[in-house]
Amino acid sequence: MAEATVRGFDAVVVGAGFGGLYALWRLRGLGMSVRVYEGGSGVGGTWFWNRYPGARCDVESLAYSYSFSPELEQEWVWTERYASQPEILRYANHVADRFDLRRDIQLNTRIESAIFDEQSGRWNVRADDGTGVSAQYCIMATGCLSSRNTPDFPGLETFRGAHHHTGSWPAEGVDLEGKRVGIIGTGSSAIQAIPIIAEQAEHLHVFQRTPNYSIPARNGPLDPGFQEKVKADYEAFRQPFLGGMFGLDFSPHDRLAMDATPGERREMYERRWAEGGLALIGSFADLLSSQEANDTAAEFIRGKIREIVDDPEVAEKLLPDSPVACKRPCADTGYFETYNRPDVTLVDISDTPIDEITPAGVRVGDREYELDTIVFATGFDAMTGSLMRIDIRGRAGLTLAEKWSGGPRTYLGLCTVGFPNLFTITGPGSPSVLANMIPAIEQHVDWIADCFMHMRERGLSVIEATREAEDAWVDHVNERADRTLYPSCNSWYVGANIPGKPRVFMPYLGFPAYVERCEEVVAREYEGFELSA
Ligand code: NA7
Repeated sequence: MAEATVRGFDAVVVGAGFGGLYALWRLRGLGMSVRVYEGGSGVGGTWFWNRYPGARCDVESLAYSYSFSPELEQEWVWTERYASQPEILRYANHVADRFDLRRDIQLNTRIESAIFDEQSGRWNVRADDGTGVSAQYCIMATGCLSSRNTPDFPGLETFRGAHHHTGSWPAEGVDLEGKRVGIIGTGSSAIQAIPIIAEQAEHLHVFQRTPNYSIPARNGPLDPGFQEKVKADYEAFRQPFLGGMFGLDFSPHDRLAMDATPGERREMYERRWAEGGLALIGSFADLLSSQEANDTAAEFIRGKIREIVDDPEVAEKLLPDSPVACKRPCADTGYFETYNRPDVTLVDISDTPIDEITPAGVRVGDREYELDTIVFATGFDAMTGSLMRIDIRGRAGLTLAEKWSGGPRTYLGLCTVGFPNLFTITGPGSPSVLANMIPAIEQHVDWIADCFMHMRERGLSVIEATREAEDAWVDHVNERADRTLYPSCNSWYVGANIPGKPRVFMPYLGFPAYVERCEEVVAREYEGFELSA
């Protein structure tokens, strides 16, 4: 990189999703020069890319929103209990305009490398358009579910029809009217998309490797009176969310499932099923830690699936047998009901996987399914994928890929040893995907901004976690997970969906305790970090 052409910034932010947008606003407020790079042609991150039919947030709209601006809170009107992808994308764009963020965001630009220069103590960041900048701080707001996973099925290139991944759905939409559609995967994206695609397609084949639990979302228009009431004291509305284990107001029950009678358990599950949404997993305090307790919730949901699905053989194939919520639980609108349609076929590929994609469709064993369109709802290389795509090099040329070859290692999910002044927003080792993402993002960005202020006031320029702090944190993250049922499942939380990925439970369990820990670290003069000039 020729010295003369390198522009210098105080901070480079990678990604213009909710993390990048807020980081820009906050750091600009500190008088810092910031440049944000975004690979997409618009802001919004996850909500820019995931435009598949039915895409919707399963955290309630009033809670899945920024809290940093009371004016923004008051003026933005949510229309549904759970906001749809187009509405969330409009919100992200509104934020970008309202806070005049666009002038510091370079769209259509992917960062290819970020290399720490030990001499200058700065990060040299290079984009795919060949340009480079340097910055004191490098903030990776690259998202937890941004690196798409398209399984390497032989023959995909020979397929005569169209194929799309839910995570890069064309902005102009896809005409599925009258088409023979196949969807691969039954995770959260598929469970949202399947009922809508079924309405459009001539016939829909669902290729299911593992059945999933799903709870009716009970979405609907948001009562304007309720919204006004929330806005009259938004802070009070947010409080129970901020105090909840997942940053969500699950009204968690402190009672243990096995202390309740079967009748009491049934009543509780029925109530939460009727209320809709993911709060069912907060029905009892031990659902995520006791197999016996979890079995009672699992059996309840399996009973519901049997009730909803008319054909007992199809219902049987749709019954999950792993613990509830061990994989990311789903919220749906008419998912299981969709299997009662004559134009929807469930193809169980648990024993006989997809062998190949043929010019005409999908072959499973000796059966070929002829299709016009294949939808890959096959998920993401979660948490680390979007970081690993970038050539990140820290001290002594150590690459992040080398350092994390056995799984991600961070201190607080914010920093990693050997990579000074590099921060990850909702990185592995932080509550991230097991928290309400927007408050989790705000908490991370606020922590980082406060840290920059602290350093500036003291004439410090370099911050790096210590090895001891990082090792202890990684152990702690694992200990928390090991007390639960989470590590027992082949979920993307443990990287099991990506062949060859090390099996490590990546998020940190326990949002409010985590926030307290971060505050404690600051109160103890950045305990576990080394700060220097
Ligand atoms: P998920 O939850 O990772 O789901 C991906 C689905 O694709 C899941 O059912 C997988 O089955 C299936 N899959 C993945 N690879 C294959 C292959 N090779 N063959 C057949 N089936 C496969 O991704 P989503 O996009 O639905 O959701 C991601 C998150 O976004 C979600 O959790 C929310 O947080 C929002 P498997 O279960 O691995 O057997």
